[in-house]
Amino acid sequence: MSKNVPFEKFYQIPSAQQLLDYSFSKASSKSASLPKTLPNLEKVKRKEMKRIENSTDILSKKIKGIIKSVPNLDSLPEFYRRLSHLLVNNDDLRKNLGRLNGTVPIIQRLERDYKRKVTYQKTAKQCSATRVEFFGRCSSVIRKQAKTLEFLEKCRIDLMQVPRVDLILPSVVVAGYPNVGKSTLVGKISSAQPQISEYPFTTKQIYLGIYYDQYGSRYFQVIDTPGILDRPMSQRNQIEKQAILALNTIATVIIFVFDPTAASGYDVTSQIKLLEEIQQIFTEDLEIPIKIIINKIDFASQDEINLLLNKLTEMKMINNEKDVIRTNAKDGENVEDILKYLLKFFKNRDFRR
Ligand SMILES: Nc1nc2c(ncn2[C@@H]2O[C@H](COP(=O)(O)OP(=O)(O)O)[C@@H](O)[C@H]2O)c(=O)[nH]1
Ligand SMILES: [Mg+2]
Repeated sequence: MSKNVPFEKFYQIPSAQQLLDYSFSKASSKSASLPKTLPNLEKVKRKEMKRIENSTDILSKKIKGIIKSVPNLDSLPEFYRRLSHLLVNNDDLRKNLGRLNGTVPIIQRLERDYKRKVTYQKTAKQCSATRVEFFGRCSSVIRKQAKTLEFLEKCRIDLMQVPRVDLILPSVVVAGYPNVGKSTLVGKISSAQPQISEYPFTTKQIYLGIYYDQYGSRYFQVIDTPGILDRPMSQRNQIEKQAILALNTIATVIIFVFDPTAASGYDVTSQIKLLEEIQQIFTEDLEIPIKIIINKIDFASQDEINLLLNKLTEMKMINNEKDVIRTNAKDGENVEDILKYLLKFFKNRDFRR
C-alpha cells in the first residue's frame, strides 16, 4: 500500500531549534562508560569527547533521515509526479536538499577538530568549555539551515494536498455538469462513505468511492470530481488545466452523466460541449473510453430524451441508442446496467497502468 501513497513517509520537518534541542539533549543523556582507574582529567576528556561524538552522530542521522523522508518527485508514479511538480518547484527542492546535506560533512569536520582540541586541554573546566564551544559552532551551522528546513516543511504541507488514490485499482472518473446526478450515482455504485481529499488549485475536493466485489475485495474505485470536470476548460487557468489533466493518468474509464431536462440549469447543448471537451482530453490520445449515461429518466419526458439521443447520434458521439445507459440514479433504477458494463469492461481488459 505504501507504494501507492508516496507521501506517507514524508514526516514533519523540525525547525532548526528543534533539531538542535533534540540532538544535544539526546547526546548528553548518553554517557560514556569509563574504567575507574583512569585519572580524573582523562575521564573528563573522554566524557566530553563522547558527547561531541554522540551529538554529531545524532545530528547527522537526523539530517540524513530528513533528506531520505523527502520523496523524489521525479520517480513518483505519473499521477503524483504531475501534481507534485505543480505544487512544488523541483529545482528548489533539490537545491534545498543539497544544502542541508552539505551540513553533514561540516559537522563531522567540527567533530574531529573539537575532539582533538579537547585532548590538549589542561583542566576539566577547559574540556567542558571546548565541548560547549563545539555545540555553539554546530548550532550556528544548523541555524543557517533554518530557511531550508522551513522550505522543506512547506513542501511537505503543499504535497499533502495531492489526493491519495489507489494506483493498482482501475478508476472510473465521473464527469458532467453540476446537478445532473453524479454524486447520487457514485453513491449507488460504490461505498457509501467516500474518502474525501483536496484537489490542488481548485479549492475543490475529490470523492473516492470503492466498489467491493462479492468477496469483499476492492474491485475498482470511483472518482467524483465536483467542480473539476463539470465546466468548460476555457474557464480554467493553465495550472488548473494541468491539475485536471493529471486525472487522465489514472482514469481507466470515464462516465459522463447527462440530465436531459433543464432541471440542472444547463441545457443539453452546453452539456454536449463539455462532453466534447472531455473527449478531447481523455480519448484522443489516450483512448480512455467514455460511457454516456442519461440520468433522471423518471423526470425527463420522452421528447427530451429523444432530443438528446438524436443529437448524440448526429454528432457521432454514439453509434446507436444502445450505447447509452439510461438511469434514475435517485431510485437506483438501471444502475445495475452501469455496474454490468464496468465489470465486463474491467474483466476484458488489462486495466493496470
Ligand atoms: N428525479 C431525479 N432526480 C435525481 C436523479 N439523480 C439525481 N437527482 C437529484 O438531482 C439533484 C442533484 O444530484 P447530485 O447527485 O448532487 O448531482 P451532481 O451535482 O451531478 O453530483 C439532487 O437533488 C438529486 O436528488 C434522478 O435520476 N432523478
Ligand atoms: Mg456532486
